[in-house]
Amino acid sequence: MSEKILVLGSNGQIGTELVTALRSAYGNDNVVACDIRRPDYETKNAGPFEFVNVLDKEILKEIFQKYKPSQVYLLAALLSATGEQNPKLAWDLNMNGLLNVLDLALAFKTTKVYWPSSIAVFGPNSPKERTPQYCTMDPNTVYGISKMAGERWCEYYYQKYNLDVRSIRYPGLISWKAAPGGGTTDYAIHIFHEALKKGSYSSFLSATTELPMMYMDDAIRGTIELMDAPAKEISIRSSYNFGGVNFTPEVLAAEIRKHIPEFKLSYTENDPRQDIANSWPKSIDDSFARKDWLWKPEFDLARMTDDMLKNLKKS
Ligand code: AKB
Repeated sequence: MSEKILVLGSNGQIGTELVTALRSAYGNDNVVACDIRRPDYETKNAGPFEFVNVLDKEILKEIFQKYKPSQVYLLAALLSATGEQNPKLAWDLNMNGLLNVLDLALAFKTTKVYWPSSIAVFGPNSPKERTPQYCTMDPNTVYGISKMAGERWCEYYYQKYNLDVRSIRYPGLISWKAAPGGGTTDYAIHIFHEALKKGSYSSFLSATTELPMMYMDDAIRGTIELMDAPAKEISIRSSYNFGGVNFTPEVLAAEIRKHIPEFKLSYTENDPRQDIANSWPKSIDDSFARKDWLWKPEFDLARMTDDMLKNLKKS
């Protein structure tokens, strides 16, 4: 059967690269990019685009009616830092956007739905090192709370209605094509831009704040591998732990100095994102993903840094 794929929230950091990857796998016309904002990236003329607000169920229904998608990726969300500035909007978008999509996927017999969760589902009482798939989860951001609740809804729709929903708990994603979306891990992207532009950067997270991160190439490949895996291999219907590379601002700066020896890193104190970072894991145990759908990251810190700097220099 030929696939028809909707990507909701296609203009964001993940969507920009996911649309390109899906279009090369399934053909440009079969991947419909949807966002509330006009696309401003290289693929804007490459395939269909629709203006869609995932909170507008009527418009969303018309899009499902028009395309009868076999797969839907729902990426529209408010992330951890912006979510704290507008908690009610973050809850509304992250929760009702998901429920709208799950209901329409059922109504229009969509075969598979993808919805991203995050390491933000963990909180101060979760184990920090190699955080397991199943453990205490007490998220203290509205983003984390909405992702945790969303995971439960995904599993619920799978168990009650047999909807094939798949999900990954993304760590901080590092990429150069599109700007990051207002998260706590965004320093790890800004640092590359500023290193090249100014030779210095002031990090809003402290020198020793270690967080789980991943290069976007790995994240896109892993996402598509999860969606391509046979349903019988998917043992987790909430969301999979997903590991890449873990580092602190000072370790990342040392790696950047191998390319830009004069690079200087300083720190901004009392940023509210520090408290969020302190409540998150330092590293992730992703053994379920490795076992179920053979997940294996390819980018370590050195390869990621090299690729980021090369591409940002060119762009
Ligand atoms: C954020 O920092 O909010 C995101 C995330 C880890 O989900 N990058």
